[in-house]
Amino acid sequence: MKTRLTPFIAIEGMDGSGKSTLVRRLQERLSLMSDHRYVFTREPGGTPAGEAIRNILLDGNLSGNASGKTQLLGFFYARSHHLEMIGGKRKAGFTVISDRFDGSTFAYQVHAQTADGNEREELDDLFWTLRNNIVYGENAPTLYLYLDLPPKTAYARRDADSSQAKNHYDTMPLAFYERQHAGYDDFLSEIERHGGSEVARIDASQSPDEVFEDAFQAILEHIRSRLILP
Ligand code: ATM
Repeated sequence: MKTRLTPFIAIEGMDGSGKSTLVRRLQERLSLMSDHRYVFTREPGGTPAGEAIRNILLDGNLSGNASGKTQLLGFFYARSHHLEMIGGKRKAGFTVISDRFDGSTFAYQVHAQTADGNEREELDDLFWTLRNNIVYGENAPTLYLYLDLPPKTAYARRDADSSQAKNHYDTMPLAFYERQHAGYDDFLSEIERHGGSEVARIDASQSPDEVFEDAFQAILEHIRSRLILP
């Protein structure tokens, strides 16, 4: 008998959307639940090779000047490794929750990094070609949980927050955030159109407690719809 794979949840959102706080709180809350097993992971990263690639991709001196295409390929290389780990964990019965996944590549590399329409079209083609080969069927998240925030708010929060380590994406202008937001919208609409993965949009302009409660409920609902929980 073919066993159904466990849930695979990707948490997506712009910098400043409260994603890091949400992931930390989910980790704390889910670790208290005895009925199920969870693995938290992140992108770029999640495997030793992925973490090494993360250091390269987020180091402005090493990657800041790389073309959008080169960066996009770097994220997919790390993702391909990551999916091998994720597949193993899901087969072993774990629910996997990833802090960022391929929606981030679409938002950052395809949309935010370039203001040039022709280059964006090329990157868009490359993105879907790679995605269709690497992230499809059982390799696709069962749920994308998106923390939605107006770009102006994300940008203002970023500037107000000096506690987070800065990388070269953290110094971008407001226009970068606006393109990123449009990228997430396009990506999630496409995912919804083609089915396969569920999408939950959370209003990230709420308080951290409200964001957490909405996200937690959406995740539990999703997990319950796929697993038989007591
Ligand atoms: P976190 O800080 O959320 O871990 O993300 C690291 C950075 O990686 C984030 N930028 N900032 N600031 C977004 C960037 N990133 C991409 O540009 N493309 C991707 O595909 C992924 C997964 C992350």
